[in-house]
Amino acid sequence: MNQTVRPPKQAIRIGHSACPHDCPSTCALDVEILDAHTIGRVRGARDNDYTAGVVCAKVARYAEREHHADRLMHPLQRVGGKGSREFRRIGWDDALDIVAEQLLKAETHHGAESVWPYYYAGTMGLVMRDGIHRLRHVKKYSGFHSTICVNPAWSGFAAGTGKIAGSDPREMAKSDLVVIWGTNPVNTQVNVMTHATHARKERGAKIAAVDVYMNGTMAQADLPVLVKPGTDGALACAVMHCLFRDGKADWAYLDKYTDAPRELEAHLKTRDPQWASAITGTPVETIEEFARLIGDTKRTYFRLGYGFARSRNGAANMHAALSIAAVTGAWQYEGGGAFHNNNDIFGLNKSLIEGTDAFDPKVRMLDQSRIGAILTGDRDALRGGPPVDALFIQNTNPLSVAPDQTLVKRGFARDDLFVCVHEQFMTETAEVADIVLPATTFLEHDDIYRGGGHQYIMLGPKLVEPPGECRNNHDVVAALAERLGAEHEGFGMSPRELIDDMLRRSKRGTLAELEANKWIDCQPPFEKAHYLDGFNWPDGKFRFKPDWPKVPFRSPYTSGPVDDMPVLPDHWNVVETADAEHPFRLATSPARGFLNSTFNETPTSQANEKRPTVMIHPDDAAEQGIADGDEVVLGNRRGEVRLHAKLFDGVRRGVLIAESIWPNSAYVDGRGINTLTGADAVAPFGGAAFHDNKVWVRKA
Ligand SMILES: Nc1nc2c(c(=O)[nH]1)N[C@H]1C(S)=C(S)[C@@H](COP(=O)(O)OP(=O)(O)OC[C@H]3O[C@@H](n4cnc5c(=O)[nH]c(N)nc54)[C@H](O)[C@@H]3O)O[C@H]1N2
Ligand SMILES: Nc1nc2c(c(=O)[nH]1)N[C@H]1C(S)=C(S)[C@@H](COP(=O)(O)OP(=O)(O)OC[C@H]3O[C@@H](n4cnc5c(=O)[nH]c(N)nc54)[C@H](O)[C@@H]3O)O[C@H]1N2
Ligand code: SF4
Ligand SMILES: [Mo]
Repeated sequence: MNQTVRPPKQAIRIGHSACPHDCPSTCALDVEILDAHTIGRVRGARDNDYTAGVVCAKVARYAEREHHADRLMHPLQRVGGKGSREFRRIGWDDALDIVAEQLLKAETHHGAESVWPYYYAGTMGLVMRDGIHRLRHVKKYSGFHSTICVNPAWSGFAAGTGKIAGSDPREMAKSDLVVIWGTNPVNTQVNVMTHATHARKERGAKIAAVDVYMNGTMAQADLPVLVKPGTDGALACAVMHCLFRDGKADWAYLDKYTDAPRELEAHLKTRDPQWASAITGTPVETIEEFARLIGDTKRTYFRLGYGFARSRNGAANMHAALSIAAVTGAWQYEGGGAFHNNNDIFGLNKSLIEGTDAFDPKVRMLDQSRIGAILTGDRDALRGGPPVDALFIQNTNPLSVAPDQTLVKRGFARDDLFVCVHEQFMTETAEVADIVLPATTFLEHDDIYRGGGHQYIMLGPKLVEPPGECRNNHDVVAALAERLGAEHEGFGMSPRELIDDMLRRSKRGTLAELEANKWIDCQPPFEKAHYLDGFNWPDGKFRFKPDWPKVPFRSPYTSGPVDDMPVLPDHWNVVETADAEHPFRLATSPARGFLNSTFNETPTSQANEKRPTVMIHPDDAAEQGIADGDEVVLGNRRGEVRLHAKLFDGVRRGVLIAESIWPNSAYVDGRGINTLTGADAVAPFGGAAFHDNKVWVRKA
């Protein structure tokens, strides 16, 4: 840490920004600026009514990350063998020349599609994250089918409503029952708890939560509903069964706003709490209590998360849980309805940022989550096209975060693969690169952000100078474009010009206006947000019977067993069911102190999280002869992982939880948790079933 001594309090300037990380909260930030190079504390903006003055602990101490001694400062070239971690410092011009030369070489050998620009959401800034598309469109490099995060969840939600939007997230504070389903906001999006606990304090609202372990959110809930991983469809069906059975279904609403309510009612006759209990492991009484609470509370707000959709049946589970709000008609009331993400409300035109005019639909799209299969030459994964011989990577750390890690590592070890990683830290992906380029943080460049879990567009201007020779993503993409002969208006524009252009094209004002106002509230009116003018289908009716392959979602193709998806909400048994050889089900739920693999370099997060562990029920542990703190091995056909056991009775028998994502190097033998997760595509539009793994466990 090179943080300087604090000047007296009154001298501290506050800069306004937005959290750039891949978190639905997208908090409005007030950043202490100590001098042109140094920040102090980071606080949640009080004058933003969603952030409401609260941020998570890891971002409050962002100075630890911003001023970390391990920040990359200069371009590096690998000098030792692949993975030797031996690099030498080189100049920017030399580095960019080498990258351009290697990308051109790949293009000459196997065509432009053998270059794969690979990115993700290390920054959610629209300029710095999405500008890489402009380069790939103009050069006709392989496309990026982004699947690792949202696909099952978003397609499940859109299957019912027809789009990704819902009740105003601030309405949670006006709810009488907040159902927090398959998200752990205490760890992953802290502001949900702000609004939910506000409702409890101010109006005596109840909080129910559905999860696979007694995490921080479940501990705060009035009614925690503990299920086995991948069984939420069964729980949702039983809840709806009870609602129909007990006369709690709103038939006036169902007749007006839904497609097949009578078929649904008949179909659910056999899906009673006894049936669900056998699948979910949840006691019948808990299911009945949950259904009663929902049936008796008009203003029920379903806050549906990502976690419960990270299973092979995840999209169907999301749709089933969402369907409950249509059965009770909760959508009609302020403080009621459902919400997952606001993606479809912003209507932003990113044409210059992304270079959409140069998009060619004939260019193949490669599945992000299948990077292991792609780099190791799987013909299906390559979609019949040429091998990938060059990767240009920004904002992501696939060696840690991608599923089927053994294959990913094997792919990156290829001697004939060129890899450039543009990063803030020497991540495990950067370690196996040929060229490593140092990147700015959000505090060191201009960008614009939009909420996932709320409805604001926010500005994040440059607040401090970049350290060393760090450059931002846009500048690096533009400098490469020049060397690659790629021409587009967007390369010559500054981030500020791109932001202004996007706002004007989108009829969202101008950069100057955004600077003056700090954020833009894009909340649609009540009628629209609650779909009282109809759901987003030609007949305006919520779909209990989705047409799965045709769900509106930006996907170039369908994936997985789409044709087997349930016609009506159901328990779809395509998960990795435990068997004699693999008696346990493992979920890799996010740890509080990390954000994916970000922050696992900061000392406080490391100290708080201690070491990679797996939570196991004490009775299961006893049966396996495992004591608290023992080193254990988890395994399945994809590989083995060594970590330490933590005995915990807040999971169902047969369920294991390994909070993630630790660096692979933190594990006893360097194999990270994603050694165990699969990259087989999830229906209907791909994705990774990170919480859906059958494994065995034994004492090491
Ligand atoms: N601290 C922290 N914050 C994060 C992240 C992080 O890694 N760490 N990641 C960020 C990113 S990229 C995203 S997309 C969001 C995701 O945030 P969330 O929507 O919260 O989704 P997940 O974090 O995947 O999982 C949430 C919860 O789902 C539970 N879960 C797993 N399987 C099941 C299941 O089958 N049924 C039910 N009911 N629950 C299940 C997990 O145990 C976990 O507690 O969080 C963001 N915020
Ligand atoms: N086992 C398991 N695996 C998971 C998950 C899980 O729940 N369990 N969650 C999955 C999910 S939801 C997601 S979204 C993925 C996320 O996976 P990733 O998108 O890879 O997220 P991070 O690991 O946080 O890596 C982001 C990287 O971007 C870098 N970065 C940040 N800002 C910038 C910038 O401005 N420029 C450049 N060049 N680099 C920048 C950061 O330093 C960081 O190393 O992981 C997935 N993997
Ligand atoms: S809660 Fe999420 S958006 Fe808010 S500061 Fe933390 S990581 Fe950023
Ligand atoms: Mo994510």
